[in-house]
Amino acid sequence: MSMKKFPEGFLWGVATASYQIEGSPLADGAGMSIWHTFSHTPGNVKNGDTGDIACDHYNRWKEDIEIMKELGVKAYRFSISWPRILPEGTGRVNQKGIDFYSRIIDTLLEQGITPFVTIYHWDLPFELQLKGGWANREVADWFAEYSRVLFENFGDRVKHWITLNEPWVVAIVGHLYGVHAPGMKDIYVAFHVVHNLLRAHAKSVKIFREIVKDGKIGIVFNNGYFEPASEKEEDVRTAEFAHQFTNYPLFLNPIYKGDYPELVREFAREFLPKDYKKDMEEIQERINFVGINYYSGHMVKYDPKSPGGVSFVERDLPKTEMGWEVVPEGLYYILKGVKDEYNPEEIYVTENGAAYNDVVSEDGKVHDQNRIDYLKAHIGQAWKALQDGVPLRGYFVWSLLDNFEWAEGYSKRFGIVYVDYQTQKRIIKDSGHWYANVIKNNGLED
Ligand code: IFM
Repeated sequence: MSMKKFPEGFLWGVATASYQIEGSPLADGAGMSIWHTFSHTPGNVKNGDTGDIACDHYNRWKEDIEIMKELGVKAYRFSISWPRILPEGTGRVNQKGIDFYSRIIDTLLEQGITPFVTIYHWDLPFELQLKGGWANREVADWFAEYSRVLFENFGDRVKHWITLNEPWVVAIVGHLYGVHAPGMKDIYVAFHVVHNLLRAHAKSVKIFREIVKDGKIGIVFNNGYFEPASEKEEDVRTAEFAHQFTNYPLFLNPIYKGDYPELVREFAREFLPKDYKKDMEEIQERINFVGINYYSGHMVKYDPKSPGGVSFVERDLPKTEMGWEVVPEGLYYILKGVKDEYNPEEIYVTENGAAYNDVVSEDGKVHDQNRIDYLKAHIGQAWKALQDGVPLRGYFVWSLLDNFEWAEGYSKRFGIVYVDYQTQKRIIKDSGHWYANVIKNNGLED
């Protein structure tokens, strides 16, 4: 039997995010986040679900780390809730919030699991939203202050940091589509938010360099693999626009090349801050790695009546429970593209995974062969990218646990561990056992 072997020291991980798993959002002096207020607003989240209980990880984190240990994972990517640390967003530090994450970090290290901390995975303090949130230019300083508190408290033990998770989703899904918190629909605000996210990211990196001398810092992007519906110039250009606007180029072009990508500049010139260029030097702060989240591919064609001229063409491909087309080779092209276009020092797949309609069988197990197939195909593409010289250092499954899938609530299960939301019982799915084997073998069996 042949093996797709990964390099020694390859970091096999699992990923989660604070609001999606923790529950107890207001415990121990935490302030409200925009996801607390958004999910408590009737009509925003499917079935009226909120993160009030979620996976009760706030109380069960020890058990969850034991599960990671059992799976043999080498790294755990999780996020810190800003309003647990700074209930008002700036100023007063909540020691109980620091203590909560400090215990998790210590326990991970005791178990030999490398912590990857995401500083912001969408739970902005509500107090800051009242001041305009990500649309206010001052947010870059607020984020820098919050980052400093984290580096000072955890930088001695955490050596891998991620400033932002999926800034495109923050800006566009939160401020243009209105589907995520804070639920706005304004294209001017959305592009001001894009720009402020980049400024905030860069300020955080700068402070990191002062405080955590021996650590690495990066940023994580959502990506879809866009293919044109035909070879017509207008369709090819539409696919390229969708790529530049939705994927890593929107942020990596400013970070590595000092301006937004060409087709974004053409489209969004009016929506961006008039004097945005004056910030570009500051935005080019050096990062250590790029994190790639990848789930799906899309076929697109030009349609002047669609927003941005982009119309999606549904294909007869297998789909996950999210309705997302399964296109494993897209992961290869995205990884290769990042390397060829920006040549970062290191790349991680920081999220990859699938939602399926899991059921607990009579034998008490969850037989999710569809998720195994999905993961296997995608890990195979990550391996292929490595063979082609992509500096891929690790791969994180989204997600360790079934959890709160934002506007979809608990209706979508992404975990390799099943969560019974009535009892909070965890069951390692077949995919979890399969992934444990991949980690043990440091590779895929063909
Ligand atoms: O659950 C999300 C995660 O928070 C960010 N990336 C995509 C996942 C699946 O939608």
